[in-house]
Amino acid sequence: MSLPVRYIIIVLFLIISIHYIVSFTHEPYGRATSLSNIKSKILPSKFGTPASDTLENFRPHSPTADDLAELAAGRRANASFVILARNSDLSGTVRSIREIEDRFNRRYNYPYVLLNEVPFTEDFMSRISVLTSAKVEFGLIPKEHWYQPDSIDEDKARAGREKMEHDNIIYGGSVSYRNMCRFNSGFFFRHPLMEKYRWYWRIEPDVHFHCDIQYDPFVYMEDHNKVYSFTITMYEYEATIPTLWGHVMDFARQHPEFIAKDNSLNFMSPDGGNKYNLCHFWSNFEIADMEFWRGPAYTAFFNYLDEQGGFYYERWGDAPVHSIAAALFASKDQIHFFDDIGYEHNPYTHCPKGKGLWAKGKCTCDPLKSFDYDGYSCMSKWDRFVETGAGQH
Ligand SMILES: Nc1nc2c(ncn2[C@@H]2O[C@H](COP(=O)(O)OP(=O)(O)O)[C@@H](O)[C@H]2O)c(=O)[nH]1
Ligand SMILES: [Mg+2]
Repeated sequence: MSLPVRYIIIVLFLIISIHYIVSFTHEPYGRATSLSNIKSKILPSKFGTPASDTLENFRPHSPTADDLAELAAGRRANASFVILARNSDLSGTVRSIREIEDRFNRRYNYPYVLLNEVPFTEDFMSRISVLTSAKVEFGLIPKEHWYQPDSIDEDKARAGREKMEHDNIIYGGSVSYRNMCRFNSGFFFRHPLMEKYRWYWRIEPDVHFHCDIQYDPFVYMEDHNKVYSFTITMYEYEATIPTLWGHVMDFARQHPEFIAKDNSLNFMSPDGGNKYNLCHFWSNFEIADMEFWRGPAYTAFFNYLDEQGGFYYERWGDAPVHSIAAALFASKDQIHFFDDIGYEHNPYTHCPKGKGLWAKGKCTCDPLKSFDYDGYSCMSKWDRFVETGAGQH
């Protein structure tokens, strides 16, 4: 054996001996360098590996002492996130939750409710549950809250869908989109998992939260007597709601007792209600009070609209339905524009510009590309309405 080889063998022998001596005398070192530990670090530890793994094993670390101190210091609202999603929306839902956790909820730990008209898969539930230390509940939507009711004349509904498809109206031919819009209009706040909460924050798959949110928007809403909030307001496609406004005005005439004194009708109409200017709040972002939706005015309003069948004969969206209700049954100072929440839902972004909000929020959006004063946005109408109270064309 040559001299260098002999030296290498002696050095290796020494290293191995020291490793064994330290392993026996220092337990943490022994655990960290054990073969099974090294193997578990190298091999992927996804579901389907050890049979005994539970969701708990995949949860991230609990909140830090700082996070807990912050939580203990502040008051919390009786609130939850709500996400309606299909199993196929998994990746986008993961991304949305990751962002709201990082920008807000890792400090506040509000629970999540995810809803679907078919059961969520094990894979869906496990990949969502690892993202947060907050409570996550997965709910099945009752059939009668989702599917087209028997009272709808299917021939008439089909004719409406075919016409819209022919006219290239987005989602014009889709029944499931209509189910979704009706569910979001009248049912999500009645789901058994949502009943225990008063406030909700609606989140969709694949949205972005661009800025740190350094206070609790739920508590803000509660403390300032708000019922509904938005980040983006825009025009609705008229072809999806040709008869909606007429029905709204019929309802308003039949129920003057529900119309708020200082309402926002003028934000949506230039002439006291004859004409609808199509402005609405974009409901894929909403922080709102479910007591408002559960109350007598909205309950009667939704039931009235539902009886007209326009969720299926036309393609009424939950955005105009919620917005019009907030405008009529709440007073204007109960509707809040969250300027400081940087929010994106393809293709539009609200990015805070003024008052140092963009820097304070460490925002990732481009303030020069904020949708607020885009030609398709209703923000300037909202500003003018808030300032002057005047009707808006
Ligand atoms: N469970 C379920 N969720 C749906 C269905 N259709 C839409 N959604 C959800 O409803 C929300 C709005 O749907 P989306 O496709 O984003 O519509 P858009 O934002 O108007 O283009 C999202 O949270 C979707 O995940 C459906 O058929 N089933
Ligand atoms: Mg969407």
